[in-house]
Amino acid sequence: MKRRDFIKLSLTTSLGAVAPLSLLDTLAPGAAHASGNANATKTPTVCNMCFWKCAGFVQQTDNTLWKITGNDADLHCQGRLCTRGTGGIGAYTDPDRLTSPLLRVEENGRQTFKPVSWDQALNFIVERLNRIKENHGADRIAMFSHGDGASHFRHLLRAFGADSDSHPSYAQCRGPRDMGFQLTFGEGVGSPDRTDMANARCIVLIGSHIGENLHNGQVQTFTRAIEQGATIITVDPRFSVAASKSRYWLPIKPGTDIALLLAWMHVLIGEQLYDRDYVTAHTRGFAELQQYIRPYTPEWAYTETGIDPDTIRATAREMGKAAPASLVHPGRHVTWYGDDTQRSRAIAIINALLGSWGREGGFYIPERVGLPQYPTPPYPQARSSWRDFTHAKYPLAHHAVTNTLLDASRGDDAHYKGWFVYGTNLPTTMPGIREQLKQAVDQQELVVVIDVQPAEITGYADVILPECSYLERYDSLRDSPERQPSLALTMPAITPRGDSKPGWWIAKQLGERLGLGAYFPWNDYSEVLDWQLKQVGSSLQEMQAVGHKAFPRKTARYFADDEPRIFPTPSGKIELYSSTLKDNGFDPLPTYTRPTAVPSGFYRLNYGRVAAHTFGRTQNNPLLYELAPENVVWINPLIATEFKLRSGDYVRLKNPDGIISNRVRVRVTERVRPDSVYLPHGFGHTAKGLRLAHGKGADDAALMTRPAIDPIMGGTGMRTNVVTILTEGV
Ligand code: MGD
Ligand code: SF4
Repeated sequence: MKRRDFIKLSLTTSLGAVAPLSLLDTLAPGAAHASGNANATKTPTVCNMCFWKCAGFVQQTDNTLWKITGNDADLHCQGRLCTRGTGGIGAYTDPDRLTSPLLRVEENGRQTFKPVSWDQALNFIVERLNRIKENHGADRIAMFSHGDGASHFRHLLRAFGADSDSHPSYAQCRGPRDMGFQLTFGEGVGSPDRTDMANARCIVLIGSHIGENLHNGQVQTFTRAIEQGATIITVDPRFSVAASKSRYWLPIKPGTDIALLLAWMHVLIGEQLYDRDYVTAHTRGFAELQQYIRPYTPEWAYTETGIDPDTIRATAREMGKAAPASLVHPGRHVTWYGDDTQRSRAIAIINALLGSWGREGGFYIPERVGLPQYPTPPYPQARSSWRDFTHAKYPLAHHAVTNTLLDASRGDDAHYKGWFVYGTNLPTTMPGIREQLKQAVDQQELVVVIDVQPAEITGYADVILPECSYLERYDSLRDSPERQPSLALTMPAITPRGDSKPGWWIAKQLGERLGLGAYFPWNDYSEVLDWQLKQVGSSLQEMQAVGHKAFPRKTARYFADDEPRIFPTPSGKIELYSSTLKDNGFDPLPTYTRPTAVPSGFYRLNYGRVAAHTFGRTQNNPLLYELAPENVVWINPLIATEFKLRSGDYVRLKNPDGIISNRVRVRVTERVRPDSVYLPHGFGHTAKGLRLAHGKGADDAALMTRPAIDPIMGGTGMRTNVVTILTEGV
């Protein structure tokens, strides 16, 4: 019998659209532009509704949250918040929130969650952690996390002797992009992405659906580029919002982007459109690249991509004409087909040919304030770490690959014996692992989930700890690498609901009970913030008044043209040809692999975001739910005719492994190709405690039972999955 039954949290235990075509419609003006309320008090915040981290103010009247507005001084938002940012008030008001610690207990032969006091919950965790330490070692605790709030628990576990934190934002999102750019330039793209779009004269988007994928400052700089007449080239099998703003839309056959990128290199080099001075001064491996791309003509690429050769040439010329103020956007969620590092390498190489890395209108050099860490004792050396498992399979990976820690948590000889899960809903975030997830948690002697709502992952926990929302807590200062260094403050605007607590408080309580009080030598986290701010000439008092503070740059924003540069690669040059890849048994130049054919009667499952929601975390927010309660599946009219479907009809989607989705509404549109369907991600929740979101729309991740793994860094390629359409019994 399984040790742990999956528990669907019900209310009793948990208590205690379509994107608009105008890009800026989704951004609300900030305080300076909005109709004012003289009685409103303003408390600084950093929006936590996604990870772009816009600075803003929470406005209140009569101790009631009124609205959240952007901070005019902040470059992440320039005074405007997106729909989700203004909808942040729903994160506080959501009646389904977790408001009390919950402990798994057995009652009448059935497992359930029981509300307990913080003392009971924390003592239970401490007792299990000490038992794991004694029987196996302190290093046997793995952590899965998403978001800055995890830093308090990472600190706790490092102090305890465990060094195994992993984020789905690596292997399920940005990892291949960062790996591709690291291998080429010696540095990743970072967040916010270091693209200088406001000054670009040509922007190429490869499956980057800016506008539906809403990263505020990026939407604004993209819009500015359009207003200033930049040439926009969007490569997407779907007519996205960004495609509707573009001079060129290339409706590429899914999975063939590397072929297009190789053909673009062929034209850029063949027609001498590349930046010769930059390439000669800064790159290594040009001769090998020139030789390599010879066969990849636009005519060859046409047969793979379906993009006609004249369009391939015309778009390459547009890029070359605008260089170096010409960039191919690196994208963000890039785990698509399992060859994603190679695709990201191809994108990086084109940017090198255009001379856009480190140049105005291309990629700026980011800088951060670099706050010092609050002094605490050094961490003990962990006996094992994530590296032992990730590097055994993916020696080049810069971060832990979630799947490798999951695998090291399964089987009779499972290495990990305890889990901390912070802010990540693993069943909907790591496609294709639901069975492994059950096997892994069955091997754990302790599963702690720290969350704000009764999401699917909470059903796997032994203990659920309710964190209060970002509107109710101090958190680490925002200190992102960016165009202009700046800091931004998150502080409590209102008292936490119920018995929910800030992450720093939970970590400190656990630390003290574990005898690790020396790592938490302060009473309140505000003392840490004040100390850090004073090291850089500010103070908590100042930040409480302004919320955001910019600092002068210490280095130039762009490369000086006549200055020799050493890039942080093994050769000190931009590596068009990668010896690191070669030495590790991978292709040193990007190789194109034809995607596997879609079986007859099936369609490629394409997915993306809707402007009103972030991943799977906001569907139960009452304000955002009102805007987009469910997703719709986009189907081409040719297919709709075949299935006798009209917009608004319901269908179910079924994958080759027999997984059938919830019923989902159809949108018949020529904006999607006939070989694929498109389903926005994050819907179809199965957690009963999410009373609004439960059962609404279809879950794309559940249908992704056949992901392709990137052999270079372990990324989960999700677009290899296919579905068929069921019209009976819906
Ligand atoms: P979310 O699904 O947005 O993030 O996926 P995740 O890392 O799972 O939310 C995870 C959990 O965070 C939710 O349970 C929410 O309740 C909780 N949460 C919200 N706020 C807080 C808080 O303040 N404190 C705490 N403790 N918890 C909080 C994102 C990941 O998914 C990423 S980055 C990408 S890019 C991938 N995208 C993607 C996709 O597009 N399609 C598919 N099928 N899968 C994907 N997986 C990846
Ligand atoms: Fe918040 Fe929107 Fe900014 Fe994300 S882009 S941090 S959701 S305002």
